[in-house]
Amino acid sequence: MKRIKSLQFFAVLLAVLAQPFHSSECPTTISEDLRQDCHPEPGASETSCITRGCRWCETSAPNVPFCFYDSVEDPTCPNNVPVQKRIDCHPQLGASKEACEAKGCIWCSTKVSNAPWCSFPEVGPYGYALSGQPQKTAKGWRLVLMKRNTMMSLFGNDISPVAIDVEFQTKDRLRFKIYDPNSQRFEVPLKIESPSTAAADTSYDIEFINDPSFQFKIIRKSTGTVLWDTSLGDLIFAKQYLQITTTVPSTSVYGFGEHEHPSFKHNMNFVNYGMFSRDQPPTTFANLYGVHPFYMCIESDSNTHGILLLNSNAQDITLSPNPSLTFRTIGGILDFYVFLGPTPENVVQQYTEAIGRPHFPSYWSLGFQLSRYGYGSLDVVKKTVDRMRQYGIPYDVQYGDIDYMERHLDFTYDKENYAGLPEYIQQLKKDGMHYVIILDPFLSKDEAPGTYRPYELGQEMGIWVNNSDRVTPAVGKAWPPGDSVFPDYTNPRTADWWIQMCVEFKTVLDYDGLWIDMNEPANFGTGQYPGCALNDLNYPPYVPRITDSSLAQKTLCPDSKTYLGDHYNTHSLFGWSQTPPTFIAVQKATGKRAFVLSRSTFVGSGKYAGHWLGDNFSRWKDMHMSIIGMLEFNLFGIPYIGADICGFLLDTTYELCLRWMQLGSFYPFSRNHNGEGQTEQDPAVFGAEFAEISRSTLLIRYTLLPYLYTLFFDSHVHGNTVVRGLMHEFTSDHQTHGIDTAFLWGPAFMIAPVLQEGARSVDVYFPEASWFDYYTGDEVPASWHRKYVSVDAPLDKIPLFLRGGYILPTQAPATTTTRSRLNPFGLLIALDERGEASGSLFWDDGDSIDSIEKEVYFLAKYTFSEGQMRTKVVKNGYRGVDSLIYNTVQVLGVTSRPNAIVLNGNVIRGKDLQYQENGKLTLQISVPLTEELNIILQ
Ligand code: MIG
Repeated sequence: MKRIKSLQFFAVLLAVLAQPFHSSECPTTISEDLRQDCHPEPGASETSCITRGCRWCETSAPNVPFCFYDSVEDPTCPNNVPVQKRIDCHPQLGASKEACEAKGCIWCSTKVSNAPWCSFPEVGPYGYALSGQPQKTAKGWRLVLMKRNTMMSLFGNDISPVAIDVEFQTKDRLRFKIYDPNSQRFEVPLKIESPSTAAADTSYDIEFINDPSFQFKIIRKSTGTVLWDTSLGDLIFAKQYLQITTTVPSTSVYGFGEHEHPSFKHNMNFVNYGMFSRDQPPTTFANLYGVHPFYMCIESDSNTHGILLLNSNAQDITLSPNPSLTFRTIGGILDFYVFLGPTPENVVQQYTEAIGRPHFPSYWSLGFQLSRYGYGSLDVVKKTVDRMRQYGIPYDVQYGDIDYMERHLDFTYDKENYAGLPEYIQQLKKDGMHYVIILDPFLSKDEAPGTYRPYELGQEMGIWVNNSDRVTPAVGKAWPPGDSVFPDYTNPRTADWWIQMCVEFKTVLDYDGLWIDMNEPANFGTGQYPGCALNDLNYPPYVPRITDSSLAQKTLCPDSKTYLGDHYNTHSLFGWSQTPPTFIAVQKATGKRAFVLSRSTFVGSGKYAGHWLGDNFSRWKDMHMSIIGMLEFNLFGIPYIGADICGFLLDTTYELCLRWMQLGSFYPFSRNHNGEGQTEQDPAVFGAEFAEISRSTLLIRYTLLPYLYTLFFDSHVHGNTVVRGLMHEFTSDHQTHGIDTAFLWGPAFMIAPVLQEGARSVDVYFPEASWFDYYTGDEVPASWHRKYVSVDAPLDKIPLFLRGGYILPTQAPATTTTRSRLNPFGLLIALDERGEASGSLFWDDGDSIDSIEKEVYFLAKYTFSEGQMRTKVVKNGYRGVDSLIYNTVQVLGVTSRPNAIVLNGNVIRGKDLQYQENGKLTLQISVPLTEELNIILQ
């Protein structure tokens, strides 16, 4: 009998394997009565079905799903769990039937790729049950859970009881914290403020179920949508293994980081991402420099929520097709925050309200920036700067990478190859430019006694990360000669030391900002000397799916000691804890708004720093990936973000670099940076044609900088994203959910770059709105709406579109922001189908520490309706605007030629008023910024 069954199984398997690979192929060997519905919720279509990895075959038979799981399970499996519901019971390497069954789990092969073969049985045996009744607390509920079956353990040392605190923190923010009530475990020291009593009126409900295992659901009150539901799997809370699974209400899931995700909207077919900060060039699926356990999900009716797991331990997340998410972490507690939105922008606003709003960047830092690793000498830097000037390429910031240092020692500069650097920095500043230097977090301990104060002072203060003995400093190998120690920035004394060093060094090199690199922290070996001891911290029973399954590779041993505890817990907080003291140091040293660029980031880093996407490759694919990374960091509250333009590793090519200059001209953080030994790639090195194209694209950026700066103001004050995906603005249009080849600045400006070699056109999707070609002012025909349309993109052009309904402030560009800031302003008014538009302009001196708090700024709001534009000066606190004027106003989408224009009571006619047949109206005016501009079209 058994034999026959397995023969049948093989026959079916063979039949399936003989099928062509394409999963949507019909007919299918799966008979209609065996179809398992893969799209039980409404809205199934061939596309939505195939994107979740299932098969679509229409049939006239009643009650048979068209969309079903494309798999035939081993029919000999007992108690087969449908593939889409499987939760991996053997997440570590080396799964086998024996190992699986030994854990009380079910072994069942499947040909669905990446689906677990070893899965938990039905809910229960591993879970907890409610003990007593939920207790009301000031902020919500407290529950105590007992493990149901103490014999069941995946990785040992399960904890029971565990407690859950539910806090109704605000109307739109719910927290639930699962912890050990009897022993303090590591908690991330991020302060998330909340009122001391429960919010009275909430947009969510929570439901507890104890049948017989404890489960809970979080529900959006207004729609009944279940945002969180743990009934698919058991909670596991052990000493070094914590796991929780939730269903998600749709597959439009975004976020988690830092990774190179192949798409902005996640693939949910059993995809796993590890999170543990690592010095790792972007590689798809690998854990990279920072950690952001935050995701956003668009529900099927377009309401959107976001969820944070505030945990810094090594962890991973599995996205499964049910759809569901499984969180696994090896330490700390399960501390979740739910943000109810309901729009994507609301989610990010609520998220950044909790974790800290993004810092407000200096105006100059929105200019174009140039860097490379290995100029090798000041002469090469000067030559580069000179050719940038020769071509008049807009350019605000020059960088010094580690080759400016003497032998890679922090707080020194190379007095041979970079002789004259201090003077040259002064020269750059006179020309209106800024200079940023890199600092690494490791300090050489092997300089001759009495010659290297940064180390000696640190040693005296006792501020290094220590070995497990808690007293001897951890010694590793990094860039500087000899061996290095690592400042423990979680220690307040380290912050004092660092601030002092940075402030003192400012008198040597007059930098404007600091770039902090290698702060994962990176070390060249696996753990410090002499390697990591064999213990549970260094070799925990479960290692999340991180590169090489190693917690020590390229960094320190997990059992190293920091002020806040084991490096095991604080590893991914290294860069995060370095950032606030660096921010304070730059403020102190420069007396200006701080510029900090950090490679490693964690939840809340955006309050103090921007980020670049690390050591990307000069490849076309990387250019596309940079858009995804940029969109994700906007979700993470770090909107000051960009990738190394033209690519860091590998040599770039003319066309790739040119297209990348065009795209990078619209990164919020726009920097061309190159790796050591790669051919030069600054935009002036490729000759006149390249330089001219780069120049003209950057001039567009500089023209629009007042708009970008105003977006950063909004982001700092209200928490909005700066760059966003089309789905933020057109959430109900499901076609926008997967778009990651185009993006928006704020709500109003679409950038649709060329991402393919040789392409001279781009397929652009136009959601339902009025759109205008940025270059011509031509309105996109309504027949293009909700469609992909091929748009011309010759080599000298990046397609750009303005969205009707918005007013963008502009300014005549120049080659530095220092100069452009003196130029006349303009307004770019793109009307919507009702002939309306609105917008605003924020302006201040561009680099004071607290112009917003002290109200030393200018803020104007513009509205256009019924043929009239009105201005309201909301704040007039910055006297620097007194000498500034508006000199142009452009209106797009004007349906007929006006007879005359009345500007603040005066009639304009003649050459100051130009009307084009495409509905573009251009006015040349001269009105002080402080005057409330009022324009009537007659
Ligand atoms: O091991 O400072 O990501 O931007 O140029 C390389 C040299 C160290 C890595 C950074 C890169 C920087 C480089 N750094």
